[in-house]
Amino acid sequence: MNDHGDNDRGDNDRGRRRFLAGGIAGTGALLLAGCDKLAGTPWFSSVLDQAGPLTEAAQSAITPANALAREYTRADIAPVFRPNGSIDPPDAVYRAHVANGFADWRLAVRGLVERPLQLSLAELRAMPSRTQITRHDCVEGWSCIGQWKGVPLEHVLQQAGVKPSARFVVFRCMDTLADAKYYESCRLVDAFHPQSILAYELNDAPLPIANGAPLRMRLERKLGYKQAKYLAAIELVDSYAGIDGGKGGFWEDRGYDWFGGI
Ligand SMILES: Nc1nc2c(c(=O)[nH]1)N[C@H]1C(S)=C(S)[C@@H](COP(=O)(O)O)O[C@H]1N2
Ligand SMILES: [Mo]
Repeated sequence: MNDHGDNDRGDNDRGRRRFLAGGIAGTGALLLAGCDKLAGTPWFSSVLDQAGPLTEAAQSAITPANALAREYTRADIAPVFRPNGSIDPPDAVYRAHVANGFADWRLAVRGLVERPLQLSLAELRAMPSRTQITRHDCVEGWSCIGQWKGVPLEHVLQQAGVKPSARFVVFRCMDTLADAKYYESCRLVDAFHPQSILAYELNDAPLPIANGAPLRMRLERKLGYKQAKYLAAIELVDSYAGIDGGKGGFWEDRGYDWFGGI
């Protein structure tokens, strides 16, 4: 089975397996009630078998950039939202935040902005919110439906004032996989998408640690690995070439497609 969804399947598959063999996996075999195994379904075949994730050109040929991902009903919500990747980061800074209930945690908004921000959880919760029930699709071959509540990223970006030279938003995370901090990035048009939210609630409860507490990104037109958990900062940049491996994300630096459209 293809477990990464990229054009360059063989190499990436081997890279992924080598990487996972290095000892950071562990939840891959877990399947919880309500999360569907997608192998064999039309979605899995179309997204993962042939061309990999939708490219920017392919996605924009099908729908405009601001088209909404499908939203579901409460009856569709999985009893447990399957966690994946980091699920309980041992990083010292993160442990300290857990120990005091994220009271000192702040989301930094920095880089190419007019007004850098440091936002507490209380400040984020006081901002306008959006609630959406959507399906998360992981390239490892499973999906899960959950209800997310959070602040539209657009609102935070408007508060900070995006400079004209900014082209991408980089999401900096607090967890380390193998030897590197997790990070992700997206285009401004994806950041301003109405369903792009900084989520602090899952299924009417505070975001669990396993799913990225205290704050994680939801980019509903993108694959699972684009949904950055354990957020520390949002950075506006004109290029991500100088960050870590230069490919725009932790998994992208290890061969995954950057656009990651669904
Ligand atoms: N910081 C961070 N974000 C992450 C990951 C991770 O390991 N660390 N894993 C990614 C992957 S591959 C998936 S499928 C989803 C899993 O989200 P969940 O744990 O809520 O299911 O988070 C994504 N975001
Ligand atoms: Mo994933």
